Amino acid sequence: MRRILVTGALGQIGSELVPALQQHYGADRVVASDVRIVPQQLPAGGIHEHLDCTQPQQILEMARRYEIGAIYHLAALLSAVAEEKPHAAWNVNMDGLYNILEAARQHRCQVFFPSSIGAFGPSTPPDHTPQTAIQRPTTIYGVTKVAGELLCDYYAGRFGVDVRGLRLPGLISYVAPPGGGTTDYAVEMFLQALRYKHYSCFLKPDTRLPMMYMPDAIRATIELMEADGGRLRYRNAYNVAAMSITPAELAAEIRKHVPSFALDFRVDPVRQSIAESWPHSLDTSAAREDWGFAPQFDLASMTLDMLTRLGAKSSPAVAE
Ligand code: NAD
Ligand code: AKB
Repeated sequence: MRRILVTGALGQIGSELVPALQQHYGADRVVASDVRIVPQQLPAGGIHEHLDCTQPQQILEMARRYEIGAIYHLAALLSAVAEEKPHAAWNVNMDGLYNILEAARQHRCQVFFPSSIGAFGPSTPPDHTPQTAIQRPTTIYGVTKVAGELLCDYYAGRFGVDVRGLRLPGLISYVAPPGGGTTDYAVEMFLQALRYKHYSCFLKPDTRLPMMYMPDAIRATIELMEADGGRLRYRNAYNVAAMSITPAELAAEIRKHVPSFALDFRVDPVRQSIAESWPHSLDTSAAREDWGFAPQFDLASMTLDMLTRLGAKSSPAVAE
């Protein structure tokens, strides 16, 4: 009954993964850590620690003190921020992962590594991208994700570390804001549609990318980590996604519920070129076959749930 360590726990995924792990395994078994200070408004209960994943001694001390048996390593700089700060991105994304894998090797921990559609590049077949495809990304974020997948495979093969990963698409969620990625437009569009009935999108209207709703990502993460290891053909990392959408299609779906919502475009060339180097859609058959990946939300059901949850958050009247 060793404990679970989550790094980068205050981010978009961690804000929902930590409560899900607490519910699944018990609040006293989850150590939520981040380099940021825990905000005061966070619900009481659970274990929160300061941890910088670029500092190996901090990770080893945490692994010893809490008898850690599994690490969900979420700490990273996302694609747009990484492109602004490539050196910091290498330091956090690569050195941080290496430090986590070393701690896992020494303490015999299981590891979860979130890779990304960013691990693919412009030479990858963009439609229904196969599980095994050419990976020559042109962003520093993508370079760290491909190298991360390979490093995880190396630690699994060479040292027997049970490390598993997902190639996540853009994640849409309402609990915590996204941390500076290219797919953030989708969450921003929901927030601004409800607040101002208007959004200026930083990607072109027809930019097609794979996406998934956060509850499906959280379920997939826990399912993969609990799956029979003998059935996993790929480990690092499985393609997962639930929809393939453009800003124009998302806006049209939102407009079904917010008819006056207006969309215009102020294209950011950096994020547009990142998006254009990524797949449009993923082949997720390996995840479905090996460990039963089965997302529940499509564009319509995700949009309805997002608007309901965000509406309830911003206006108590809607929640009643
Ligand atoms: P996020 O940016 O919202 O959160 C990352 C967290 O890491 C932040 O709370 C930040 O404070 C923390 N962090 C940064 N540097 C750190 C350090 N040195 N030590 C410890 N913590 C540090 O990111 P997210 O969206 O929650 O993503 C989590 C992981 O999932 C990342 O590896 C990301 O690449 C991957 N991923 C996310 C998405 C997505 O759409 N959200 C898609 C694909 C992959
Ligand atoms: C980003 O846009 O950087 C992330 C991702 C898809 O990895 N959301």
